[in-house]
Amino acid sequence: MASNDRVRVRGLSIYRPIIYGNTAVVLTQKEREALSTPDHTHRWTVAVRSAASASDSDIVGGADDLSYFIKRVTFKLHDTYSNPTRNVDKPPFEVTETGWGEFEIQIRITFVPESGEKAITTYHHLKLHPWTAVGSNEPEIPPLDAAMKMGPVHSWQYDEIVFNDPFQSFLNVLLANPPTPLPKTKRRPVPFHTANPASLDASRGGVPEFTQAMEKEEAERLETARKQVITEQDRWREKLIEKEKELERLRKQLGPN
Ligand code: SLL
Repeated sequence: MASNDRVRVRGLSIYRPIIYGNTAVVLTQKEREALSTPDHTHRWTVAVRSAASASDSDIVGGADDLSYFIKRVTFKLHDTYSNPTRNVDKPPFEVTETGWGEFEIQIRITFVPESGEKAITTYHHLKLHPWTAVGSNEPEIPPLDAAMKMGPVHSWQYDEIVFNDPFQSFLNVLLANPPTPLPKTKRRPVPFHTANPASLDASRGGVPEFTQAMEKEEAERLETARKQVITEQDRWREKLIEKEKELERLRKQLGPN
């Protein structure tokens, strides 16, 4: 072990953008008959990937191999699955299964031992059914044949793994593996969460993509919300001061006692 391996770089934070989530497709009648479990209606893949997508790929995210800092991803599936705890020790960090229902998947990310970092746990709600709202009301689950025409369902969450005070040696590893930057704007004309792919862009199958523009929009939403909170705070503070003054007045009216 080199002498600087266990030295922490104090005050430094470094992050890596990831996405986690799932894609799902409806199985054809033929595919269903070929299964030992013909009640299964969908094939899905749950994954942890780098946030940027490869430019020529229809896969959401995954431009970079994350194994320089991730050692293992554990996906904990619903108990209706055999061996529900699935450990994936090399990329791609994903599990593909068939099934009939949506459920919560626990995702545990273990880092390479050199990082000295504790594992982190997050959750993803496996999404099988497309986002559709009939009329302007409640979303409804469309029938399978209609869902099939809509193409794959995507449900992905962007996140950043932040390493604070990293070990010098681990920092070197991170710096040697810079993440592929997100594209500035969408290269694909697909709105993200309304992913209703076939109807919008049949040629590309409606694959969503994370972009810097989305990051900027999110930052703007946060900034607007922050300002609103401050305005509200000021308003309530003024009210409080007013009420305290009033209280003081009333006390004085009551006289000593
Ligand atoms: C629901 N709470 O009722 C959920 C549970 C479980 C999904 C969904 C496969 C099971 C198997 C499967 O799709 N489980 O292979 O036996 O909707």
